Amino acid sequence: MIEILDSTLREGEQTPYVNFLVEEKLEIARLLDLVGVEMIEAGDPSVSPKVAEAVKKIAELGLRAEIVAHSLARRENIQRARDCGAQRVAIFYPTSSIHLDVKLRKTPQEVIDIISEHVAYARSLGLKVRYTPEDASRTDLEFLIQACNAAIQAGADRISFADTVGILKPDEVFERISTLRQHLLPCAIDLHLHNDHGLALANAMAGIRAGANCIHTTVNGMGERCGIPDLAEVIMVYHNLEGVQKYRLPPLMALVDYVEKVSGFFAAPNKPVTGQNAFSHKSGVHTNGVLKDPRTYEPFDPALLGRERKIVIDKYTGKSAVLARLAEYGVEVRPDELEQILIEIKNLGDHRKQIFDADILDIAERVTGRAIDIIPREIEAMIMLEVESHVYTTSVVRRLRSFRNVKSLFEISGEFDVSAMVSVENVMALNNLIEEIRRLPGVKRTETRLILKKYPSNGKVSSPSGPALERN
Ligand code: HCA
Ligand code: CU
Repeated sequence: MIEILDSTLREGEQTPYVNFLVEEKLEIARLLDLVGVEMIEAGDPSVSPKVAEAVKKIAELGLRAEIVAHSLARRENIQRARDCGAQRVAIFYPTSSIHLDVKLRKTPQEVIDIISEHVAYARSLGLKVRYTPEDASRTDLEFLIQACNAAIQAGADRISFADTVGILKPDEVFERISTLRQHLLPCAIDLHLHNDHGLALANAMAGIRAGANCIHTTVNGMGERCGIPDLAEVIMVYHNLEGVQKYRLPPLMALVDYVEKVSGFFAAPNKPVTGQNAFSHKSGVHTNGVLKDPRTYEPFDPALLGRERKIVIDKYTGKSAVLARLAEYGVEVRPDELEQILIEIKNLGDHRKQIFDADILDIAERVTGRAIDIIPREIEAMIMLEVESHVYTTSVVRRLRSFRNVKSLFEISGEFDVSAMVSVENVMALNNLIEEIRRLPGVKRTETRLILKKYPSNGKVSSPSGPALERN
């Protein structure tokens, strides 16, 4: 069995240019609690007054998750953690020689004394204590054991093994955690593993197999540099591959969407589990298989996450995908017509980055000679925004970039400040999107124009963000 500590609000906020408002942190904490993570690392109250306020308000929410405050080994900082009402303080102090010799200039004995003193102090304030040997992965193993046992003796019941610079491999994590398990006094072991070599999740799994208890995560794997394991990936790996089904999957996407929106930090489309493309199929061979039985090319049912599979239609498409897409619109075609429609789709696809349903319906209409009076589900629109005069336009743009439906953005001159090209499934989705954009801090008003028809500017291939309807 595993436990999860999510640190989106602490490690995640250490992502360059990511800063949450207090209200946003409360909402993230609520969503994390719905998912069911065991611990929420809510922040280091000594970073700033607002971070302290957020930790305090999260502690007051009365969530099921244990609320953890992060802290340097300093008495006044630990006191602040207590004053915020956190149930646990996570005290970090490095143990590797590079940190001790270069950064702190401390002898091993001084380190042991500092750790013991501050853990004991936190305990005396009534806090549960986790001790993190920062840079544990580059620490002499014997000294690491000594430092951790000093912390446990002083009252810590958790040790967080930190691969602070992400340099370990799974077999090394396995060995280290096995050794710690043998030599540490009774305690829970957390794994805080940075992803600098893309091994964080594999390392976490190895650590758990070796006897560690808890994995630290963030939404979208945010954090310093390349971050730490992604919450949704950890949950799905354990759910699908290790039979651990104690976390609630449905709120995960809402959490990811919300964090993307308020952080302006959005995942690559090919990110596992929550990425835009995770359940999209493109080549004729793949889509043909998926349409017969999705298990042919899907590792698990997207419905587990409340997601839908998507068939992408372009030059790689095969007949079955086109037939299925037309059928969705209630359009029936004969085999010879289908043949011709496919040829035309491939021709168009050779000159375009993206093909819309409008194009497919257009081609079908032309090839069959029958009028198809259907509005495609995807519609394109241009939303123009006026930004409040005291607000940086770029801050609004940054937030807009996190909306999945926003395809391109322009800062413009004149009456409006920003123009956003959006592509949505239907008018209702467009209305919702406009509402959301209007609610963004700093947005004064919006005006929306539906795109009726698009032309390439010079007959050349259109840009990825502005695929054109090449009619006539
Ligand atoms: C840091 C500290 C830390 C602490 C991890 C933990 C790390 O260097 O910013 O307390 O579990 O990576 O060592 O995030
Ligand atoms: Cu870290």
